[in-house]
Amino acid sequence: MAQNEATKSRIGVTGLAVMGANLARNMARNGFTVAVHNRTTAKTREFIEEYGPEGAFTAAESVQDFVDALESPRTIVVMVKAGKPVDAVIEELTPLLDQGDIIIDAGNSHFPDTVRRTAECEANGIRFMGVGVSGGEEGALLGPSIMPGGDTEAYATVEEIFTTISAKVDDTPCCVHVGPGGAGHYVKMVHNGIEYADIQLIAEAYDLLTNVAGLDAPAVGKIFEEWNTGDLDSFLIEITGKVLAKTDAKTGRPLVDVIVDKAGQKGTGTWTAIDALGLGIPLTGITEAVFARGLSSLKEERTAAAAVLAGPTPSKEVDESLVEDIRQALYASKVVAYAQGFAQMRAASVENGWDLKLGEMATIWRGGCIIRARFLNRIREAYDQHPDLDNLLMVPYFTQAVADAQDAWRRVIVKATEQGVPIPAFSSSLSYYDGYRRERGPANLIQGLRDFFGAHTYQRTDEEGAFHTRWSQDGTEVKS
Ligand code: NBP
Repeated sequence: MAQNEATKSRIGVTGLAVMGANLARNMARNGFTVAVHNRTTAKTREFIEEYGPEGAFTAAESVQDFVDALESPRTIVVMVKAGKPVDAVIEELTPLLDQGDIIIDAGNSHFPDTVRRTAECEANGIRFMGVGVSGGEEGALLGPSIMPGGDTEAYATVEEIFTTISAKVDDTPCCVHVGPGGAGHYVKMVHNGIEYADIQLIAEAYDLLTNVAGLDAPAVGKIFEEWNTGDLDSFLIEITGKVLAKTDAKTGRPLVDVIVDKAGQKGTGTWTAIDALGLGIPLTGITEAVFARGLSSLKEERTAAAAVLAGPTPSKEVDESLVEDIRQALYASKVVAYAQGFAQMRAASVENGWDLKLGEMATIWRGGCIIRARFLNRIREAYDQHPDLDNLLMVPYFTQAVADAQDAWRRVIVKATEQGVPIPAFSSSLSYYDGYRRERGPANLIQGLRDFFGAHTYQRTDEEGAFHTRWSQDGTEVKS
């Protein structure tokens, strides 16, 4: 169907599953004209039947009609399953597009794929953007947090649409151009990694409150509800209260007590951890969260091991005096997890020349996304005051917060360890903290061992240079 320019749509969305459909509706509800398309045409028809009256949509059944329905330069949001489908869509669109048209991948793509696609599209004269979108289906409809990466001029053409449809906090849109190339999807990846750490820390607090402090799920739910009024105020703490308060209609028991203790994952936490390993950045909170999900999924092995492996059985004696300690341990561990995630983004920014503004990342995560939290205001302030900050723990507000919490944090870890309750994220966060605040650690011995078995050399505290001891010969030291 040919269209004249006046009736063409400002933007197109292809991929009308839950995320694409809701993003398209959000744009149309905000007054933008939107062309919609989906590989399976029945879904496009269903979309128009259900949501057509919400705004100015043009439905396209073929890719050619879709492309023809768009104003020039064409701006196309691709919201299909991450991985090969994104390449398939780009391949299909490319021969139909003109120089300067823009393809925006708004799904959860791995950032190296975004870097590759950017180069491939550029070679064909097409501008490509990799855009992180967080907030799930509700966020996509009502206002997500948006992390656009890619060409600055391309972003300028969609900035009005993205900032309009994004969540707002204190009238500030939760959307800012993150950086070139894969920067947007990188930041979204770290966001998801931090979400893993946040969720794991909440699960450990729940475990401690239940199995060590002896409280039942509704009581723990009330505690989370109360915690949500203080420093921990966040979407995840809020929904934890709601999930714990839910009664199962079938059994009359708390719903959490009848849910299987196995957690799935889609892989973004793993990507974040692997990337941190490559950068050499300690990322214990997120990585332990990924490992904990792996351990949770070994349900059959754990059931067999429970009958064989020795260890203390948690007391489950009601001890409400522990509750405040657990809150403080949770807060301090969360500070560490964010400090690590932000240190990782800083290192990646330097490595890739992205010039990420970390305060802006905290700003756009304050609303719309899963890790939205009051606490992010503090992170934003920290980077506003110290844009080149090495580590969030070094900002007076966080230095003090962790100093205030550390006695409680240590008590909780001792208690959990004595009672055999695993707290990988709580305890690895404390170990990171203790390691980071220590001027001299034990790596001197590691250097010595590496020199012994592999002649890897070592540095001395009292002289510049690399040294090797002839361990298996006369034991003398040589400077190399
Ligand atoms: P899905 O990830 O379930 O993908 C389904 C869509 O991909 C359908 O429109 C499907 O078309 C299309 N598609 C597939 Br599968 N293969 C295709 C191909 N070869 N060519 C063209 N289209 C193809 O949808 P979603 O849950 O809406 O998520 C979309 C993106 O947003 C993903 O990257 C996801 O990770 C990300 N994301 C999701 C959430 C969330 O809460 N769900 C949150 C944030 C980000 P069909 O109808 O013809 O099969």
